[in-house]
Amino acid sequence: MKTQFKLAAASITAALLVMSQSFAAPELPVITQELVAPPLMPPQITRKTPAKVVVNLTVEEVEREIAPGTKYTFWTFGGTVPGKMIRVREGDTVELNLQNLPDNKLPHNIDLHAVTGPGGGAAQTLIAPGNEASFTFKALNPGLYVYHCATAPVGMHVANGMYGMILVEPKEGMSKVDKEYYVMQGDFYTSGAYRAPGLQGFDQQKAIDEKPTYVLFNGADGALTGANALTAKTNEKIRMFFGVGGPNITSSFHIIGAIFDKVYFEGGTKFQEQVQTTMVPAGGSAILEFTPKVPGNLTLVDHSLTRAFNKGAIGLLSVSGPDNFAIYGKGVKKPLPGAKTAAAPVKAAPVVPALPGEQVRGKSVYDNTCAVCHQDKGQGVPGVFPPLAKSDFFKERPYEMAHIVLHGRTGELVVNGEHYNGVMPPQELNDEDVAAVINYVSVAMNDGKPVITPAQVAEMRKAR
Ligand code: HEC
Ligand SMILES: [Cu+2]
Repeated sequence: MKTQFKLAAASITAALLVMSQSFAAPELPVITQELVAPPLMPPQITRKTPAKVVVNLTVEEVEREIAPGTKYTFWTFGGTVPGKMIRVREGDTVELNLQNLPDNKLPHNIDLHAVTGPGGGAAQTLIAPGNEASFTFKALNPGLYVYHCATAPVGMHVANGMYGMILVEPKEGMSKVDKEYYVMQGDFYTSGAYRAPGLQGFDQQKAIDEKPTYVLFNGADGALTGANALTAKTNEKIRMFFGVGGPNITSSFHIIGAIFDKVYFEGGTKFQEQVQTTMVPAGGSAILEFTPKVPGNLTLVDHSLTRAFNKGAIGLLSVSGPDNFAIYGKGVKKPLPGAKTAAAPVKAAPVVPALPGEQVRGKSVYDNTCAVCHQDKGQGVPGVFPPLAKSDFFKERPYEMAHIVLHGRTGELVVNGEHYNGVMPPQELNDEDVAAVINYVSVAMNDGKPVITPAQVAEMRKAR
């Protein structure tokens, strides 16, 4: 008898359970996701219970500058590269509404790495322009996850900027910090060379060969430099959500002048401490925490350095606050006994100054290529490297100076009455860069006008 009763009771309980699951599921509060443009983040989550988070994401095909004076047609989530950050809590139910705007030309969809299930939502969200797709999933796993378009050819959709991230905060929440930033690296394949002006097409062969023209933070050369630099104060705790959209290139992510206190490597829940450089794969992420202690510019780079200095993978975090010479000393420089006296000490120049168009490019070429010898302000080193600033030699025939940059120069030469006899090696620069740097030296250093066009440089190159 007793066992029979027990069995009956058990089956009633089971039936009740089934009922409560199918009929009486607790109603989740509905929250609409706030979407903000990178490098900003939606606010930290303070909820202690699950919610249904509604994300209204648009797909927008937009023409915009990839570099000063260079345009590209980006395909985006929410109008930005990377796409807008989604921020939910472990256990939340996410309703994703994807709109493919009517003016777009192609079908698109979304595959979120935070989804448990084949395709990550790709099939449910594949739509032609002028349609909306809705798809619901449960965010089971905490972590920082990449999302991207998964419409064929997938590599091309990703290469055009179709990626972003979704942060699934752990149930117990994340520690408080002073500032949060969102940065993603991506590789771009344009038909023209790096910084070639005008509207550039997508180069499929470069993409297949994995030879990017640009490697960029947040979708543009200069997205995080000059007036767009990230900012912080000394002793503020910074959390950076860093991801790589790809499609192809792994990042050796490093911030010059900072050591990461913590790196939640691979965007997961475990962290490593005291890290200089963290490797982030294409379609992967990391959460970085650090505290700048002294003022100045910290430089974000892919430490595969030609990407940083020749393909754009560079950004700045401008730190303000009082000096602390006990942590970061000033240093002393003096000539060796018997050495030719050098001019003013070499100072690092800002990476991208607030100058218009070709001058920006010219300064950038100058800083990266010419300043090592001719010094940061073109003052030269007496008897060794002739000055470019206020150079009578330059001013006499500024146009012809492009020839020196293209082919190099050796032999005796007099600048402002001082004799030089050194070797200037030919510089490996494209026509646009040669024109830009000559015009920069002319305008910024010799009170002159722009004197040469890329086409004229091309002629000069051929004439030889
Ligand atoms: C490796 C060192 C080095 C680099 C890099 C270099 N130069 Fe020079 N440059 C020299 C030397 C040395 C001379 C003098 C050559 C001689 O004595 O014939 C010179 C001469 C010149 C002159 C003519 C003299 C004058 O002062 O007006 C110009 C113009 C010039 N360089 C421009 C540039 C530009 C622009 C760049 C960058 C694109 C550049 N150089 C990069 C070493 C360098
Ligand atoms: Cu797409």
